[in-house]
Amino acid sequence: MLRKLGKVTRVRREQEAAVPPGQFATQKFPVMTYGPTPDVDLGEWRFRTSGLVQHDVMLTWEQLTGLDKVTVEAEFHCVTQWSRMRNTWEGVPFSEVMRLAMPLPEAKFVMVCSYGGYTTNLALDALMDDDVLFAYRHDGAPLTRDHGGPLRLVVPKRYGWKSAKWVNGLVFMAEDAAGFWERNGYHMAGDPLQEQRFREGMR
Ligand SMILES: Nc1nc2c(c(=O)[nH]1)N[C@H]1C(S)=C(S)[C@@H](COP(=O)(O)O)O[C@H]1N2
Ligand SMILES: [Mo]
Repeated sequence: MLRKLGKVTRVRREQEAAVPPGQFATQKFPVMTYGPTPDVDLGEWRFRTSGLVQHDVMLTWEQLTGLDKVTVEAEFHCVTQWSRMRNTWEGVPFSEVMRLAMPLPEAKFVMVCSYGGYTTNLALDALMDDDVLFAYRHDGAPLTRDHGGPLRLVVPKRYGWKSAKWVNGLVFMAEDAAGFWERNGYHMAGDPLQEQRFREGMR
C-alpha cells in the first residue's frame, strides 16, 4: 500500500509477511560485513550515477537528504538464514534517484557500488519496487556505521547481500554482470521466496 503524505511516502505490508523457506526469524540485528567498515566524512561524501543514464548525477549529502523521503516497513533476510521480520527504514525512494538520473531504455541491470569497493548487481525492475530505498535511518535512529551508515541500499525482496551498505553509486548496464558475492557463487537474482542462494555448479 502506498500513501503519499506530502513529500513523505509510507510503504506498509498489508499483512504480516511469512518467514521464507530455509530461514528462521530473529529479533537481533547481526552485523554482516566482509572486510573493513568504511568511515566517510559527510562533507566529502558523494553519490554518483553512471553508465546507461541520461544524467551522470552527482549528489552531496545535503542534496541526497533534501530529496523526497519514504518510510518502509519490511523484513530483512540474510542468506546465512536469519530473517529480521520487522524493520522500519527511512530514506530516499530508489525511484526518486531514478527521476534525476533517467536511465536509458536499454538499461536493464544495475551495479550497486559502495565505499570500500563492495559491489552487487540487481535487475532494474527489482529496484523499481516501491519498497526499495536508500536508507539513512533504521527503527527510529540514525543508521549506524556498522549497518551501512551514512547510507545503504535496502531491497527487502532480495537476500541481504543485495542491500549494499555505504552505497556511493549506481552503474546502469544493458547486460547483467556479477558483483562481489555473485562472482563468488551467490545467485545473480537472490529472491528469498525462491531460495535463490547460490548459483548452479558453485557450492
Ligand atoms: N558494503 C557492504 N554491504 C553489505 C555487506 C558487506 O559486506 N559490505 N554485507 C551484505 C550482507 S551479506 C548482508 S546480510 C547485509 C547485512 O546488513 P547488516 O550488517 O546491517 O545486518 O549487508 C549486505 N551489504
Ligand atoms: Mo548476508
